[in-house]
Amino acid sequence: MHNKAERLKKVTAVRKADVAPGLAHRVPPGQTVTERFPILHEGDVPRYDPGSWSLRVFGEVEQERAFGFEELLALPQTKIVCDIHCVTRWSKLDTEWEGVKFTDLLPLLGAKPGAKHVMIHADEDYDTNVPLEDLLRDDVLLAHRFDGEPLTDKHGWPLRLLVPHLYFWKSAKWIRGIEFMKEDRPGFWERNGFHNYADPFEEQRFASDENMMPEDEWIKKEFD
Ligand SMILES: Nc1nc2c(c(=O)[nH]1)N[C@H]1C(S)=C(S)[C@@H](COP(=O)(O)O)O[C@H]1N2
Ligand SMILES: [Mo]
Repeated sequence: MHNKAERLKKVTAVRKADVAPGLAHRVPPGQTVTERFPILHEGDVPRYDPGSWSLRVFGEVEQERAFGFEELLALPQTKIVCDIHCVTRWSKLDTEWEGVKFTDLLPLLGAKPGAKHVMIHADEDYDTNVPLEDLLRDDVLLAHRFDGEPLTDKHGWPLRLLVPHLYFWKSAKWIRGIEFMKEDRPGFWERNGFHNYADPFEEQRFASDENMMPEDEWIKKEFD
């Protein structure tokens, strides 16, 4: 008995076929479940002075504006538990986040009626596009806490987007800007061969079916 518990604790990644039957429907095709938290990004981890960090809102809005971190903390805060799915084939179930729900922020942003798409701008030189409609879901957050603690630098402190129903590259870390757009425009990975929408349950990994994702590339990366 104890041995089995110990063994299970050591397991860091299980294939969908080995996931408990009650959970299997939550694991998209081609994914492996991990209990650890991989760290993936392009470039260096940015460091901020929270006093001077700001989130700029621009594009199809009545008036451009910027939010300081304290202003965001003064808004209603929401906790969610969700599953996350990275295109490099890891999924992590029941992750706990806290932050400002996008729909709680939206009324303050003055988006024009013609705004249908959003470009999320992030450091360092990262951006990703999401249809506005997708940001209106109940579990889309601008998150600043994970698992009951402030986000760590490597996971996006002070603020990251969280869009659980799309591959995790849409959940930009270190966000600095929200740009409303009339027309869609591809972001960083979307310009580089990845799918424009990125639904993990449809395996929308790539813009073209000719691309391939190696099975276990993510295991070689850094973890918490
Ligand atoms: N600013 C920024 N955000 C980013 C990325 C990045 O390179 N830069 N990578 C994305 C990708 S591909 C993934 S899988 C997740 C990883 O988040 P994590 O390191 O917290 O697991 O961040 C996403 N957000
Ligand atoms: Mo990713």
